[in-house]
Amino acid sequence: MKKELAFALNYALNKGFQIHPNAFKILEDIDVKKLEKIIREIVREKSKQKMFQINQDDLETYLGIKDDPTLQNEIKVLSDPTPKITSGEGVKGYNALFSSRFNKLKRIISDRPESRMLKSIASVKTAKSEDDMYVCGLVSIRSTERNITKLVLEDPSGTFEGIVFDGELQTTAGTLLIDQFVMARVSMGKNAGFIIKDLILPDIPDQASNRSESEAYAVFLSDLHIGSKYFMEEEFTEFVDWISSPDPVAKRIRFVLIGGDAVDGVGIYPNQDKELVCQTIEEQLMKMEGLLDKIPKHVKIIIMPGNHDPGRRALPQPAIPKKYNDSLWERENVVMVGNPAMVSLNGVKVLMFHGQSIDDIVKTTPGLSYDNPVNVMKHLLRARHLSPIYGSQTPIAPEMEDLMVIDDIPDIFHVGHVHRAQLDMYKGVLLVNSGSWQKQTPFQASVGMTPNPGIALLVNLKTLQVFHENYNSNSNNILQS
Ligand code: D5M
Ligand code: ZN
Ligand code: FE
Repeated sequence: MKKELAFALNYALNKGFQIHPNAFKILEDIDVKKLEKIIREIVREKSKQKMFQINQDDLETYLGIKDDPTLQNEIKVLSDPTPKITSGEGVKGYNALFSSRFNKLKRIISDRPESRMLKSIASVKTAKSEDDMYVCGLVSIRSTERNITKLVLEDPSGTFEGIVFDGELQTTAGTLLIDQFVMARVSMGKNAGFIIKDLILPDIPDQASNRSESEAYAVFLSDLHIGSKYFMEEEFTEFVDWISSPDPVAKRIRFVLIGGDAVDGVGIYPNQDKELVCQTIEEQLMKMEGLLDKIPKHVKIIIMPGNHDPGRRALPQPAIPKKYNDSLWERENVVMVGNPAMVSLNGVKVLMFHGQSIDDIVKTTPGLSYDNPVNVMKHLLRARHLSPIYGSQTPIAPEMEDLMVIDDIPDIFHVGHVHRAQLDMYKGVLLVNSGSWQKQTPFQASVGMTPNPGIALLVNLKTLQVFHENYNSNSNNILQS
């Protein structure tokens, strides 16, 4: 026992007081410099009342950390792909998916004034107009040669090919993702080809975000990789213990969000078994349940799958199937959702997406990298789509409806996958990449990926102010924002 604590306890005992074991636990966590003053004041107060036991309630009242019953923990699942997954088959399925994508994004862009002048690709190709015209479509080809960028767009009426000459516009064109939706202002060139004069993305308008009435906090986590040798079990346990500690911030936590890669999975990459400490999904999920069990029951836990979790690999992913862990599903404070999902936390809308598409995007887009996932997140919001590129590393299922379109604009956009905790704002939307709780793996080291694991990000849902708790002793483990 620390000498300051022993001194404070002796002081109370000598005045004829008893200390309840729960109160003792709180005292152990208090800054030693404040201990003496706290005990003296409580002893004085309770002596007046002729009550000679110091209990948990006395300390919580004194420290202002009493559980606040006015803090709400209302969760609504606003959208979840799990019940909607109705994969089509083969070519027919993909046609339905792309036509849904086009129609949804055309509706989104129709809020813009230019869209009143939108024409179908077929009609623009036959028009003999000298004026500028507007077309829209999904990008099918983007190529640059000798300072000229060629773009090919497709809409249901046909294929449009245009050339970008302007330098600045070429930079914009260079960041377009294959299969992303875009609107273009075009005109007929001298020798019958089309010139692209402007490129307009669906984007989001500036937001006045929704706020929670009470100062409830949400914790943003992802990429725990439970079951992996590299899962930081000790640090994560310490963090979970902190959630139920008397710390005033911890006391206000009402939500914990897990944005995918909750477990490491089985058979996800070659020879994975050699890097696992739990060899089955069931074992991994059981371990997760044990760890999450320490979180107080008034805290709602939302669990979304990532590319390591069971269910299916292709996007959108259904919630982790119940058959792997019944009791996790049945817990009153646990909500299982698919990837992506939109949830409302006391009215604050959070779009959760694991972030698989980031891999394809950083590979093909100049200026974007794994080190700055928030920039990729801005790109996704501008495209109003979570995973545009089809046919690369990120598998996309042939759904009849494109559930990866960002229909509804969130207040907070929560992504993980790249194992780098980072924060930013974009047009009033708080961007959170929730990092990871897995140390750098040999694979990540071999490709030069430097994660910053062990940082928990917390958001005050009334103010959207962000806090962080760092459980990694590595001084390079900085949080960038
Ligand atoms: O992925 C964690 C990070 O590591 C994520 O940014 C992708 C990257 N990663 C993982 N596997 C690969 C392969 N095979 N190629 C390229 N990049 C990869 P996680 O989802 O946790 O495995
Ligand atoms: Zn991961
Ligand atoms: Fe991942």
